[in-house]
Amino acid sequence: MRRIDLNEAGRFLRENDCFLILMHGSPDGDTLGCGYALCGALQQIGKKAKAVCPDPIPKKFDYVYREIEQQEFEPQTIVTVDVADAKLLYGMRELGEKAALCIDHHVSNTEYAERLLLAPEYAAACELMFELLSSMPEVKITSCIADCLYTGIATDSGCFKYSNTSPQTHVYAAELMKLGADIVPINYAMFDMKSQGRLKLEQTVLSKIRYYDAGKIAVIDVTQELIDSIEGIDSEDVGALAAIPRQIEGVDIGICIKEKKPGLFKASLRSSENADVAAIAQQFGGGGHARAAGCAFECSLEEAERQLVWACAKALERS
Ligand SMILES: [Mn+2]
Repeated sequence: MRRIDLNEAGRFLRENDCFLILMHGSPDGDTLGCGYALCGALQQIGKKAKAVCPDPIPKKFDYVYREIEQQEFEPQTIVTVDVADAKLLYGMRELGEKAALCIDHHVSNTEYAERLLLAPEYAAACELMFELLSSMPEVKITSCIADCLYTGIATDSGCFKYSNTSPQTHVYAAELMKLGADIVPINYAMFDMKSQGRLKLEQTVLSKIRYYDAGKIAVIDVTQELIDSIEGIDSEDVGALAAIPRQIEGVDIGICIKEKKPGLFKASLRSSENADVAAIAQQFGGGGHARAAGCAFECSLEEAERQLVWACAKALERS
């Protein structure tokens, strides 16, 4: 692995052809925005390029590839975008390990690619991709490429709300607006729009919310039976449930317990600064970050909930 700068990355793109761009599994706006912005830019300068992802691309992202031309060719140059570790490519892991270039912003990048363009202080890989494409005078940032890059920046910064958001994040978003990024429909699709299935899921799950410890702990659960009974929901819809209990005023620890299969449950914990949920999850063999962590239970739902709530109440008592 060799760390390279923008100049060298630009030269690399110019000097090579037949690009296979790999985006990580369970794709998000950043990997998709980065991948399709790069693919569009390479095609624009006369290169053969295609972007692929090991998972289907959720429908709400369909505008990111609207200008991409389907090209048939034998790939020669593998580039990964927003992929911290080749294993995040799932079934395409072996291709990822042959990557000639990785463009990423994760501190945890495992340096699996031959060349690495890394900006660990950036909120989104799309910030770095914007710099790279802007550094190539032959590339014109079209409104479609601007949409792609804005999507990655907006989603990875939580719509400019997460602590990774820097002045640069806002400046790049503003420049992308000037280049034609259509922020209203993008922000609606990314942050406000919910499918009817997702709303049904939230409605059912929230109707059974439990509060403990004078409202400082809130618990929801989701069973496999419920997930199977609602049409048109995906794993992202289920994953998004975890954030809801902590949004309630007064709740310090929000817990979402999800049934993986009969007798096996996964709990997601979210907390305010009054509790370290990584430490709580560790007590049950899990882990994570201080504000977001997870652990698994092999018992009944009631037993998992009882043990977790007890551990959370004890942690809050100490804080
Ligand atoms: Mn990212």
